[in-house]
Amino acid sequence: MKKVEDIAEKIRTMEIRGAGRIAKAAAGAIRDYAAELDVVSMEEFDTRIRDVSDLLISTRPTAVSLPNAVKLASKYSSGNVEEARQEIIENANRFIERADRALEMIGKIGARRIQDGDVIMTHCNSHAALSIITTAFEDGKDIKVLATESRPRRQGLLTIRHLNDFGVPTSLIVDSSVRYHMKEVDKVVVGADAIAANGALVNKIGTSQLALAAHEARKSFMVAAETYKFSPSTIVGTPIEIEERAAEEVIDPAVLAELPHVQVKNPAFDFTPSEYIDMIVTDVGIIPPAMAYTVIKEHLGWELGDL
Ligand code: RI2
Repeated sequence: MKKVEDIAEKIRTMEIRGAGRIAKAAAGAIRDYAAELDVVSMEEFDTRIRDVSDLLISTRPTAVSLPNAVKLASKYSSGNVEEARQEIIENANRFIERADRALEMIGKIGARRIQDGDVIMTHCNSHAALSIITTAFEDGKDIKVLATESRPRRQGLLTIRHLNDFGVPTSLIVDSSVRYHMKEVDKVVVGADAIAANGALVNKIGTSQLALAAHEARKSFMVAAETYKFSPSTIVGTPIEIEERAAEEVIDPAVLAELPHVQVKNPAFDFTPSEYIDMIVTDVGIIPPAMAYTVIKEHLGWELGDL
């Protein structure tokens, strides 16, 4: 249990972050827990697996990749402890392999939509979006990137480091300058924490500003999202919860303590309506947002909706 608690804490504090990485870490944690679980009765096995699943899912509320990964990894049909354990190990490994392959496929498919000379704006730090950008660059396309700082956690600094390591010419910009810079941009490429059944995107706070500015300037807005980032429960009406993070991410608590009339609002994500999204690049191909429902039905299955 200690190892799962450590992983859960790392996800909560964002030492492990990024919707895809969170999902893989959770699947790996359940696999390792199941592998070492020392119980004789099936009832106890069921309870313990349910408890660790709930613990991992509770760490961050928005990225749907997390519950999807946990549910896919912790699935078993056998009533025998040894067989159920084996099923979990195989399911978790399958999920992790699927996630790695998905990133590669998204890179290959998305890179075809990037043209020589393109200036690409990206937001936060998305491994899926970066897979498209670096694949296009490695294919020999002459591209430049504008990367937002992404306050308050400044994940943009991870993005510029990653792009720098590949040698991609990159400019760091502040979040409030996205509309100012949009005239230089050809395409916006962002990742996803969740995609609802109606094709709406949930991603790092500020994403909808990029989408709005791109729409106004008639620039293409691409979302890079693995199929496991689509949300089955939105089909049955469960809204995606937007994580509200601590005030201390935004302001020094000592300063805030001196301001009794001030509070901090710090939502970590926002919604981008489907009409601002030109395409979603998934591991099973490029889709319009209106096809989100089909992706959920064909690639995730209803049982994940937990009705
Ligand atoms: P990949 C991140 O969330 C960002 O919002 C990013 O766009 C999204 O996850 C997807 O990331 P956070 O964990 O899975 O930084 O594409 O809050 O890496």
